[in-house]
Amino acid sequence: MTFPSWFMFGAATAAYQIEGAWDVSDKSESIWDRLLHTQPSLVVDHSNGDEACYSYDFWARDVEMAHELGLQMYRFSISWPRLLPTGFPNKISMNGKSYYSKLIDGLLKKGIQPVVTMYHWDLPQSLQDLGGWTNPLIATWFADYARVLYTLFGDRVKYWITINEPLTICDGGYNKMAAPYLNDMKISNYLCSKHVLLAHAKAFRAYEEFRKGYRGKISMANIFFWFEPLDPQKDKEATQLAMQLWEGRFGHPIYSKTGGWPPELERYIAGLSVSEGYNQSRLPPFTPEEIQLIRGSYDFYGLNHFTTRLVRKATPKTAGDWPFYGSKELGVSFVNHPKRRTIVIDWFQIYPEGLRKQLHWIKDNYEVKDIMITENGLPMLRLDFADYDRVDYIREYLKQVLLAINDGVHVMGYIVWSLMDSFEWITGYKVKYGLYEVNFESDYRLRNARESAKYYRKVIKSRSLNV
Ligand code: BGP
Repeated sequence: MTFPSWFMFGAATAAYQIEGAWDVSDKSESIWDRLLHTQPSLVVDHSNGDEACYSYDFWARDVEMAHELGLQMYRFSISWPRLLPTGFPNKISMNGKSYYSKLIDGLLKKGIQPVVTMYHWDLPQSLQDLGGWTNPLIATWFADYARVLYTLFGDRVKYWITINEPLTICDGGYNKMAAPYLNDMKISNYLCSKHVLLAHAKAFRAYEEFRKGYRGKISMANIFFWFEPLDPQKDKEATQLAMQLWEGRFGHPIYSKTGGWPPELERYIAGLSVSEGYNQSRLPPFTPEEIQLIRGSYDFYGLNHFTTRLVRKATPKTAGDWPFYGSKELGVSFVNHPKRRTIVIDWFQIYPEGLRKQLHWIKDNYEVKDIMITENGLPMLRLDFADYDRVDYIREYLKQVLLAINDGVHVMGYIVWSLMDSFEWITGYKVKYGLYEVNFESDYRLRNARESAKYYRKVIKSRSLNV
């Protein structure tokens, strides 16, 4: 079995995780800068992204690595506060502009398509001070920022990801798991969800206007763990509802035929809100115009997939929160499958078939034609260089992608998280996802291809897994 000629291979990074240079030139503070400067102990090794891989200076090496691998796509993100220090288009940083411009041109010169994420969590602190994702105006701020990106880079960038993982932004950000590290899983996380969707949709509509002269594709990247019931009968309903809270909350408004919140979820939260004494649902309603604006705002489904979990019905008291923010809301908890291998992080189980099932689920539940796997990868702790587990992981997950393609699911491409070791949000520099090892101890310019990089390179070259 070989990969079809149109299938693209890639690898990903994100600005805060690799760039460093957090206060170089006129870059302003992001919410992650603020959070980790004021509360360093939130990260396992008390580290932060101040220096990270210093890609701000060594971007040419990043391009070289992408080229060595033979990638067709390199997914990276633009730091909003680096490009627009005030958060608004009234000031465009010339250094920010030139940095991303050089990176884009460097990639194109090597025949690599840039896949540009507009927002990978590093909101300008100035916008957080105005309420961040809970302020309804953020949809307009984001669309204004997106227009700047199209104007500056839209002639060269053909793949855009508006927002990376709305679930992490909203449920992580308002459940003290991610910046802005606030605590309100009743109202703010849902307000944020609505505003993220509107921001995405406005940026998409702005692109529809812009791209008349340029071809290009745009979507969001949703984090979607595959969920299965622990007990096929007893836990079936809880699993379906969990899918709607975690994926459907962001998927249904964009990709379904009808748009709006998933009806089961809407009913469930409305009922719960009333029982808690609220006089209206905590899930804020959409107007019919908003539903129309959001529905269909995509060219493909961007999927971040890492693992599969088993869902068990529990009482809100016994429901476990971590890492599945909000599981108390549904009264569910997540358990590991006794026979599947768990690796590094206590909830990370290897189950490649989960990806194929999930690809089918997307095809069956939505109107989506094309799916792009925007992130998939394996965390490792071991400091030694040989990452044979990652080789196996990539091989087995890609095999499921091939099977799904043969089943008739149109998967456009596959992007590994991550091109290189970088700052991980909670686990700092302890957990490594890189195809390339970065030597953080002595010299971050030293970046060496791991076994997984060598393997991935052969796969890309031969377009087959039998290498
Ligand atoms: C995704 C993020 C990435 C990356 C990856 C690994 O959710 O988009 O930025 O961090 O997960 O995650 P973690 O560090 O939580 O293991």
